[in-house]
Amino acid sequence: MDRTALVTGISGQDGSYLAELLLEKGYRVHGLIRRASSFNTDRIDHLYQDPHEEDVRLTLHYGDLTDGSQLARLIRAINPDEIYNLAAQSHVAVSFDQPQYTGNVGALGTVRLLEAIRETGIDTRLYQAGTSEMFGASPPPQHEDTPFRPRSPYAAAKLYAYWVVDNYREGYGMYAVNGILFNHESPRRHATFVTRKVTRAVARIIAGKDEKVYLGNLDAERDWGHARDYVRAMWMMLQQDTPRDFVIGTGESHTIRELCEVAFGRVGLDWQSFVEVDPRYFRPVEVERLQADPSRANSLLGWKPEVGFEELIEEMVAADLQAEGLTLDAARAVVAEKFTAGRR
Ligand code: NDP
Ligand code: GDR
Repeated sequence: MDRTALVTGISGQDGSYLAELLLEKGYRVHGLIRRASSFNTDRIDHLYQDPHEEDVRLTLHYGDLTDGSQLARLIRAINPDEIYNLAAQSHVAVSFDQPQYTGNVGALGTVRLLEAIRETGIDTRLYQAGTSEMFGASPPPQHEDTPFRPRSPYAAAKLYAYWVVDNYREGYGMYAVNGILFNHESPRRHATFVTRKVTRAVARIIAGKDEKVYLGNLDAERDWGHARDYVRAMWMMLQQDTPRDFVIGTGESHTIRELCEVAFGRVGLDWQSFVEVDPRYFRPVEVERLQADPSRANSLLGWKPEVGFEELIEEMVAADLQAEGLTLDAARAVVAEKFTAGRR
């Protein structure tokens, strides 16, 4: 039997990988996209189907998590078996500049979606995109029972969403779960997040477009995995008999410094010559150390990441080099010619 899923945030990094996974599994996928004055569907263009084709598997709908009545109409019309709520203003630093909007989408948007499900009375399963940022100042390793100590408007909004999902599960018997996902990246990551900012800088420096990259706190530690592995965990969470929240991460953490070392090192460059600290990228309060304890997901879901930290960064460097028309060998040749000691 055909299964149907609705994905909010389908045009984002995770939405694109999740749409691929669900289509591969034979789902009909409906995605919510925002109307914008320019195209914002680059990450899913390869999946697009003309609505005039027969047996269309992917359908996009305009909508916004700030518009609750639209959500209810859509849910009634689609009657999805599964809903993945990935839409959010997802940038932590930006949430300090736009705290109300971040809360409107991340926190209230989630309760709008829950209310739409409740009012329409459909039988569905909801995945809510929770985050390791909710642990904030709690020391690692963080697991499902670690106290939440959020340190940004983004994290506070996600924590509100976490608790309403928990309330609706308990109060109304909904199948609704929180994934508490640690950082996950890919070549599709937006270039304002630190991994992609660094891997893109490597490629642009070699291509002669930039000379340096300016970063903020180099001491922060993150548990980075590959987005493709993490969307698999989202799907697995909705296939369980009992709805339950799960922490998803690799269990390994690295500093921003180490990230720079691996990314620049891949092409034979010493990162210290190209990275400068600019205090404008410091946050009013920072989450210093995140490292998952994913034991519950390992044992109950049987989930394990397939891609480790170095492989992830290498894939991202390769993709950014490719975007500049360079192979890894060509990049190393440029480094040998232009960036050898004494010639810079
Ligand atoms: P992205 O920022 O890449 O994608 C966010 C998506 O949300 C985009 O499709 C965006 O649309 C959409 N969106 C933003 N605001 C609205 C709105 N008001 N109404 C409808 N859609 C909106 O995030 P990721 O894919 O990286 O993350 C997916 C989710 O998982 C997010 O909720 C994020 O907070 C959470 N998360 C992410 C982690 C990570 O490391 N990537 C870790 C833990 C949680 P548009 O393309 O138009 O901007
Ligand atoms: P994060 O990711 O805040 O963890 O949120 P980000 O890549 O933005 O920052 C990670 C760490 O790197 C430090 N940092 C910088 N960050 C950015 N963006 N730009 C810089 O120049 C820079 N220099 C240092 C940050 O201070 C921070 O410590 C991501 C998002 O995807 C969230 O939506 C998600 O919930 C969490 O991951 C888990």
